[in-house]
Amino acid sequence: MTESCVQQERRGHVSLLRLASENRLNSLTDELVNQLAAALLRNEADPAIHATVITGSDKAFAAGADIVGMSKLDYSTAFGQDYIGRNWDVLRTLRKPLIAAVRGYALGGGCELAMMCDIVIAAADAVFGQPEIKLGIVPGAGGTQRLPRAVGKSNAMLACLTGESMTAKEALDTGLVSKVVQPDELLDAALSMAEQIARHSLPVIVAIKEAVNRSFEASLSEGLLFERRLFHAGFSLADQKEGMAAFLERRPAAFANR
Ligand code: DAK
Repeated sequence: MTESCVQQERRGHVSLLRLASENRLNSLTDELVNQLAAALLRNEADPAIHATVITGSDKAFAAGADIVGMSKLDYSTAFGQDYIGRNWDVLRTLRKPLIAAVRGYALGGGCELAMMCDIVIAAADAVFGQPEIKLGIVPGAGGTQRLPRAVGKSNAMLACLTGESMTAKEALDTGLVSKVVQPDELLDAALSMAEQIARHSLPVIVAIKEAVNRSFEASLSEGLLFERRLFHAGFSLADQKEGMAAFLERRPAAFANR
Protein backbone atom coordinates (compact mmCIF):
# COMPACT_ATOMS: atom_id res chain seq x y z
CA MET A 1 0.00 0.00 0.00
CA THR A 2 1.24 3.53 -0.78
CA GLU A 3 2.31 5.49 2.31
CA SER A 4 0.26 8.59 3.01
CA CYS A 5 2.85 11.38 2.93
CA VAL A 6 0.45 14.31 3.16
CA GLN A 7 -2.06 14.68 5.99
CA GLN A 8 -5.07 16.85 5.32
CA GLU A 9 -7.32 18.83 7.63
CA ARG A 10 -9.94 21.40 6.91
CA ARG A 11 -10.69 24.42 9.11
CA GLY A 12 -13.59 26.38 7.67
CA HIS A 13 -12.42 27.87 4.38
CA VAL A 14 -8.79 26.88 5.08
CA SER A 15 -7.06 23.63 4.18
CA LEU A 16 -4.05 22.47 6.19
CA LEU A 17 -1.67 20.12 4.39
CA ARG A 18 1.04 18.57 6.53
CA LEU A 19 4.01 16.87 4.88
CA ALA A 20 4.42 13.77 6.96
CA SER A 21 7.13 11.55 5.63
CA GLU A 22 9.37 12.02 8.60
CA ASN A 23 11.73 9.07 8.19
CA ARG A 24 13.92 11.14 5.87
CA LEU A 25 13.09 14.63 7.10
CA ASN A 26 10.28 14.97 4.58
CA SER A 27 12.60 14.47 1.67
CA LEU A 28 10.53 15.23 -1.40
CA THR A 29 10.05 11.91 -3.09
CA ASP A 30 8.05 11.71 -6.29
CA GLU A 31 5.27 10.09 -4.26
CA LEU A 32 5.17 12.91 -1.70
CA VAL A 33 5.08 15.63 -4.36
CA ASN A 34 2.42 13.66 -6.30
CA GLN A 35 0.25 13.47 -3.20
CA LEU A 36 0.80 17.15 -2.43
CA ALA A 37 -0.07 18.17 -5.99
CA ALA A 38 -3.20 16.00 -5.93
CA ALA A 39 -4.35 17.53 -2.62
CA LEU A 40 -3.73 21.04 -3.93
CA LEU A 41 -5.69 20.35 -7.11
CA ARG A 42 -8.58 19.07 -4.99
CA ASN A 43 -8.46 22.34 -3.02
CA GLU A 44 -8.47 24.32 -6.26
CA ALA A 45 -11.63 22.54 -7.37
CA ASP A 46 -13.38 22.95 -4.01
CA PRO A 47 -15.23 26.28 -3.87
CA ALA A 48 -15.35 26.12 -0.06
CA ILE A 49 -11.55 26.27 0.22
CA HIS A 50 -10.12 29.78 -0.10
CA ALA A 51 -6.54 29.28 1.13
CA THR A 52 -4.12 26.49 2.01
CA VAL A 53 -1.39 26.22 4.62
CA ILE A 54 1.45 23.80 3.87
CA THR A 55 3.56 22.74 6.82
CA GLY A 56 5.99 19.97 7.73
CA SER A 57 7.19 18.37 10.93
CA ASP A 58 8.89 19.93 13.96
CA LYS A 59 12.29 19.01 12.53
CA ALA A 60 11.80 19.60 8.84
CA PHE A 61 9.49 21.43 6.49
CA ALA A 62 11.35 19.43 3.83
CA ALA A 63 15.07 18.62 3.54
CA GLY A 64 15.00 18.67 -0.26
CA ALA A 65 14.40 16.26 -3.08
CA ASP A 66 15.11 12.62 -2.35
CA ILE A 67 18.87 12.21 -2.69
CA VAL A 68 18.52 8.42 -2.56
CA GLY A 69 16.38 8.47 -5.70
CA MET A 70 18.46 11.16 -7.42
CA SER A 71 21.74 9.34 -6.81
CA LYS A 72 20.63 6.68 -9.32
CA LEU A 73 19.75 9.10 -12.13
CA ASP A 74 21.66 9.54 -15.34
CA TYR A 75 21.29 12.36 -17.86
CA SER A 76 19.19 10.50 -20.37
CA THR A 77 16.66 9.40 -17.73
CA ALA A 78 16.52 12.85 -16.09
CA PHE A 79 16.03 14.58 -19.43
CA GLY A 80 13.91 11.89 -21.04
CA GLN A 81 11.44 11.67 -18.15
CA ASP A 82 11.59 15.41 -17.37
CA TYR A 83 12.70 14.34 -13.90
CA ILE A 84 10.00 15.19 -11.35
CA GLY A 85 9.00 18.30 -13.31
CA ARG A 86 5.41 17.16 -13.86
CA ASN A 87 4.12 17.21 -10.31
CA TRP A 88 6.16 20.26 -9.21
CA ASP A 89 4.73 22.31 -12.08
CA VAL A 90 1.24 21.96 -10.60
CA LEU A 91 2.23 24.32 -7.80
CA ARG A 92 2.72 27.31 -10.01
CA THR A 93 -0.63 26.86 -11.73
CA LEU A 94 -2.64 27.29 -8.53
CA ARG A 95 -4.88 30.33 -8.24
CA LYS A 96 -5.75 30.21 -4.55
CA PRO A 97 -3.23 31.44 -1.95
CA LEU A 98 -0.70 29.11 -0.37
CA ILE A 99 1.02 29.84 2.92
CA ALA A 100 4.17 27.92 3.85
CA ALA A 101 4.56 27.44 7.62
CA VAL A 102 8.18 26.40 8.07
CA ARG A 103 9.79 24.74 11.09
CA GLY A 104 13.24 23.18 10.92
CA TYR A 105 14.94 22.46 7.63
CA ALA A 106 13.71 23.97 4.36
CA LEU A 107 16.62 22.97 2.15
CA GLY A 108 17.00 22.58 -1.60
CA GLY A 109 13.60 21.59 -2.96
CA GLY A 110 12.18 22.33 0.51
CA CYS A 111 13.27 25.95 0.26
CA GLU A 112 12.01 26.02 -3.33
CA LEU A 113 8.66 24.61 -2.24
CA ALA A 114 8.37 27.36 0.39
CA MET A 115 9.21 29.95 -2.26
CA MET A 116 6.50 28.60 -4.57
CA CYS A 117 4.02 29.52 -1.85
CA ASP A 118 2.61 33.04 -1.76
CA ILE A 119 3.53 33.85 1.83
CA VAL A 120 6.20 32.21 3.98
CA ILE A 121 5.98 32.29 7.75
CA ALA A 122 8.80 30.73 9.76
CA ALA A 123 9.44 29.43 13.24
CA ALA A 124 12.51 30.87 14.93
CA ASP A 125 14.24 27.49 14.47
CA ALA A 126 13.72 27.37 10.69
CA VAL A 127 16.74 26.89 8.44
CA PHE A 128 16.59 27.86 4.76
CA GLY A 129 19.14 27.07 2.09
CA GLN A 130 20.07 25.83 -1.36
CA PRO A 131 22.81 23.30 -0.56
CA GLU A 132 22.68 21.61 -3.99
CA ILE A 133 26.18 22.81 -4.89
CA LYS A 134 27.52 20.53 -2.15
CA LEU A 135 25.95 17.58 -4.00
CA GLY A 136 27.47 18.65 -7.30
CA ILE A 137 24.19 19.86 -8.82
CA VAL A 138 22.40 23.15 -9.42
CA PRO A 139 19.03 23.93 -7.81
CA GLY A 140 16.26 22.43 -9.95
CA ALA A 141 12.93 23.83 -8.81
CA GLY A 142 13.41 27.57 -9.01
CA GLY A 143 16.15 28.25 -6.44
CA THR A 144 18.26 30.28 -8.86
CA GLN A 145 15.20 32.20 -10.08
CA ARG A 146 12.92 32.78 -7.10
CA LEU A 147 15.61 33.28 -4.46
CA PRO A 148 17.16 36.35 -6.17
CA ARG A 149 13.67 37.80 -6.61
CA ALA A 150 13.04 37.27 -2.90
CA VAL A 151 16.37 38.25 -1.33
CA GLY A 152 18.30 40.08 -4.06
CA LYS A 153 21.18 38.94 -6.26
CA SER A 154 24.02 39.11 -3.77
CA ASN A 155 22.21 37.17 -1.03
CA ALA A 156 20.98 34.58 -3.55
CA MET A 157 24.45 34.14 -5.02
CA LEU A 158 25.86 33.75 -1.53
CA ALA A 159 23.30 31.08 -0.63
CA CYS A 160 23.51 29.13 -3.92
CA LEU A 161 27.28 29.35 -4.41
CA THR A 162 28.31 28.48 -0.84
CA GLY A 163 25.40 26.15 -0.05
CA GLU A 164 25.34 27.68 3.43
CA SER A 165 22.01 27.98 5.23
CA MET A 166 20.13 31.05 6.39
CA THR A 167 18.58 31.36 9.83
CA ALA A 168 14.96 32.42 10.22
CA LYS A 169 16.15 35.88 11.27
CA GLU A 170 18.33 36.20 8.16
CA ALA A 171 15.39 35.02 6.05
CA LEU A 172 13.21 37.69 7.65
CA ASP A 173 15.82 40.42 7.25
CA THR A 174 16.32 39.61 3.56
CA GLY A 175 12.60 39.30 2.77
CA LEU A 176 12.43 35.56 2.13
CA VAL A 177 9.84 35.22 4.89
CA SER A 178 7.13 37.62 6.06
CA LYS A 179 7.08 36.76 9.72
CA VAL A 180 9.01 34.78 12.35
CA VAL A 181 7.25 33.39 15.41
CA GLN A 182 8.08 31.02 18.25
CA PRO A 183 7.97 27.37 17.10
CA ASP A 184 4.93 26.47 19.21
CA GLU A 185 3.02 29.44 17.77
CA LEU A 186 3.75 28.67 14.12
CA LEU A 187 0.68 26.72 13.15
CA ASP A 188 -1.77 29.04 14.91
CA ALA A 189 -0.09 32.05 13.33
CA ALA A 190 -0.22 30.52 9.84
CA LEU A 191 -3.80 29.34 10.22
CA SER A 192 -5.01 32.66 11.53
CA MET A 193 -3.24 34.42 8.63
CA ALA A 194 -4.97 32.01 6.22
CA GLU A 195 -8.33 32.50 7.93
CA GLN A 196 -7.94 36.26 7.69
CA ILE A 197 -7.36 35.92 3.93
CA ALA A 198 -10.10 33.32 3.50
CA ARG A 199 -12.78 35.60 4.99
CA HIS A 200 -12.60 37.76 1.88
CA SER A 201 -14.27 37.28 -1.49
CA LEU A 202 -12.74 34.33 -3.37
CA PRO A 203 -12.75 35.98 -6.83
CA VAL A 204 -11.01 39.02 -5.35
CA ILE A 205 -8.44 36.83 -3.55
CA VAL A 206 -7.70 35.04 -6.83
CA ALA A 207 -7.47 38.32 -8.77
CA ILE A 208 -5.01 39.82 -6.29
CA LYS A 209 -2.78 36.74 -6.38
CA GLU A 210 -2.83 36.84 -10.18
CA ALA A 211 -1.98 40.55 -10.25
CA VAL A 212 0.90 40.32 -7.76
CA ASN A 213 2.35 37.34 -9.64
CA ARG A 214 2.04 39.28 -12.89
CA SER A 215 4.44 41.87 -11.43
CA PHE A 216 7.22 39.24 -11.71
CA GLU A 217 6.46 38.43 -15.34
CA ALA A 218 5.46 41.72 -16.98
CA SER A 219 6.86 45.21 -17.48
CA LEU A 220 5.52 47.86 -15.09
CA SER A 221 3.23 49.38 -17.71
CA GLU A 222 1.83 45.95 -18.71
CA GLY A 223 1.37 45.03 -15.05
CA LEU A 224 -0.40 48.30 -14.28
CA LEU A 225 -2.70 47.81 -17.27
CA PHE A 226 -3.47 44.26 -16.10
CA GLU A 227 -4.28 45.59 -12.63
CA ARG A 228 -6.49 48.34 -14.08
CA ARG A 229 -8.47 45.79 -16.09
CA LEU A 230 -8.96 43.61 -13.01
CA PHE A 231 -9.98 46.68 -11.03
CA HIS A 232 -12.65 47.63 -13.57
CA ALA A 233 -13.86 44.02 -13.86
CA GLY A 234 -14.30 43.94 -10.08
CA PHE A 235 -17.34 46.20 -10.44
CA SER A 236 -19.19 43.27 -12.00
CA LEU A 237 -18.98 41.34 -8.72
CA ALA A 238 -21.81 41.16 -6.21
CA ASP A 239 -19.05 41.14 -3.59
CA GLN A 240 -17.95 44.65 -4.62
CA LYS A 241 -21.50 45.89 -3.97
CA GLU A 242 -21.62 44.02 -0.67
CA GLY A 243 -18.16 45.13 0.49
CA MET A 244 -18.87 48.79 -0.09
CA ALA A 245 -22.44 48.63 1.27
CA ALA A 246 -21.13 46.91 4.41
CA PHE A 247 -18.55 49.65 4.89
CA LEU A 248 -21.14 52.40 4.51
CA GLU A 249 -23.61 50.62 6.80
CA ARG A 250 -20.86 49.97 9.39
CA ARG A 251 -21.39 46.19 9.45
CA PRO A 252 -19.21 43.21 8.53
CA ALA A 253 -19.39 42.21 4.86
CA ALA A 254 -21.05 38.90 3.99
CA PHE A 255 -19.35 37.92 0.76
CA ALA A 256 -21.06 35.51 -1.62
CA ASN A 257 -17.88 34.76 -3.58
CA ARG A 258 -19.30 35.94 -6.85
N1 DAK B 1 17.06 13.00 0.65
C1 DAK B 1 17.11 11.75 1.18
N2 DAK B 1 17.36 11.50 2.48
C2 DAK B 1 17.59 12.55 3.28
C3 DAK B 1 17.57 13.89 2.82
C4 DAK B 1 17.27 14.10 1.41
N3 DAK B 1 17.18 15.31 0.86
N4 DAK B 1 17.83 14.71 3.85
C5 DAK B 1 17.99 13.93 4.93
N5 DAK B 1 17.86 12.62 4.60
C6 DAK B 1 17.92 11.44 5.47
C7 DAK B 1 19.33 11.17 5.98
O1 DAK B 1 20.06 10.44 5.01
C8 DAK B 1 19.02 10.34 7.20
O2 DAK B 1 18.62 9.06 6.79
P1 DAK B 1 18.96 7.75 7.68
O3 DAK B 1 20.45 7.75 7.83
O4 DAK B 1 18.25 8.00 9.01
O5 DAK B 1 18.40 6.62 6.89
C9 DAK B 1 17.78 11.02 7.76
O6 DAK B 1 17.20 11.72 6.66
C10 DAK B 1 18.10 12.03 8.84
O7 DAK B 1 19.08 12.92 8.34
P2 DAK B 1 20.45 13.22 9.10
O8 DAK B 1 20.89 12.05 9.92
O9 DAK B 1 21.40 13.74 8.09
O10 DAK B 1 19.98 14.38 10.10
P3 DAK B 1 20.83 15.61 10.63
O11 DAK B 1 19.94 16.27 11.63
O12 DAK B 1 22.19 15.19 11.07
O13 DAK B 1 21.02 16.59 9.37
C11 DAK B 1 20.25 17.80 7.42
C12 DAK B 1 19.90 17.16 8.79
C13 DAK B 1 18.96 18.30 6.80
C14 DAK B 1 21.21 19.00 7.63
C15 DAK B 1 20.96 16.74 6.54
O14 DAK B 1 20.13 15.58 6.53
C16 DAK B 1 21.14 17.18 5.12
O15 DAK B 1 22.05 17.96 4.81
N6 DAK B 1 20.27 16.70 4.22
C17 DAK B 1 20.40 16.95 2.78
C18 DAK B 1 19.93 18.34 2.44
C19 DAK B 1 20.12 18.62 0.98
O16 DAK B 1 21.20 18.54 0.41
N7 DAK B 1 19.01 19.00 0.31
C20 DAK B 1 19.04 19.33 -1.12
C21 DAK B 1 18.79 18.07 -1.97
S1 DAK B 1 18.79 18.42 -3.71
C22 DAK B 1 13.45 19.51 -9.26
C23 DAK B 1 12.79 19.71 -8.07
C24 DAK B 1 13.49 19.73 -6.89
C25 DAK B 1 14.84 19.54 -6.88
C26 DAK B 1 15.53 19.32 -8.08
C27 DAK B 1 14.82 19.30 -9.28
N8 DAK B 1 12.75 19.51 -10.49
C28 DAK B 1 11.33 19.90 -10.51
C29 DAK B 1 13.37 19.25 -11.73
C30 DAK B 1 15.53 19.56 -5.60
C31 DAK B 1 16.79 19.13 -5.36
C32 DAK B 1 17.24 19.03 -3.97
O17 DAK B 1 16.53 19.37 -3.04
